[in-house]
Amino acid sequence: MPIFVVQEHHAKTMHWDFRLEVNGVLKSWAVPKGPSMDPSQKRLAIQVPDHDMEHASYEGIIPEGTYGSGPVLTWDRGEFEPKAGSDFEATLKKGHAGFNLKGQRLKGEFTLLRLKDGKNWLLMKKNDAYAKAGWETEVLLTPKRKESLPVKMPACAIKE
Ligand SMILES: [Mn+2]
Repeated sequence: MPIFVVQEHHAKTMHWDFRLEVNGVLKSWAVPKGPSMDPSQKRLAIQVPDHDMEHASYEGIIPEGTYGSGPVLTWDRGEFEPKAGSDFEATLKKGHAGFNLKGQRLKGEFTLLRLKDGKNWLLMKKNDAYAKAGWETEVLLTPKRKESLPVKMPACAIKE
């Protein structure tokens, strides 16, 4: 099964990077408020360039002077399952994709819906058995955790 990963990224503007493995690359979105398990929280997700698979396991502090400089840590990770019977890449191209996440924090059905401007999407939790009203997106970075992170370049270059 393909994987998904969510990376907490303390860049100039903090966000979470939401990434789905599709045909050997990581389709990626920057989510300013992070994903939510609360179906009433429709989270803006700005599509960014595809990343190499190696980036899924990157944790560290992107050096100053480099794009996205700041701490990156894994916020969640697991397998995901495209909605039954769907050609996932085709649904993404159409701008309306459903999938099931099997992570530690994110579980169950989600939808990514592209807005009319073509670049901005909404990441939404579906109302299923895993949905939790009032759920808050936890920030994992602590000063101690930050000290433990190595300063290093991301494993791979961004694919344009
Ligand atoms: Mn980022």
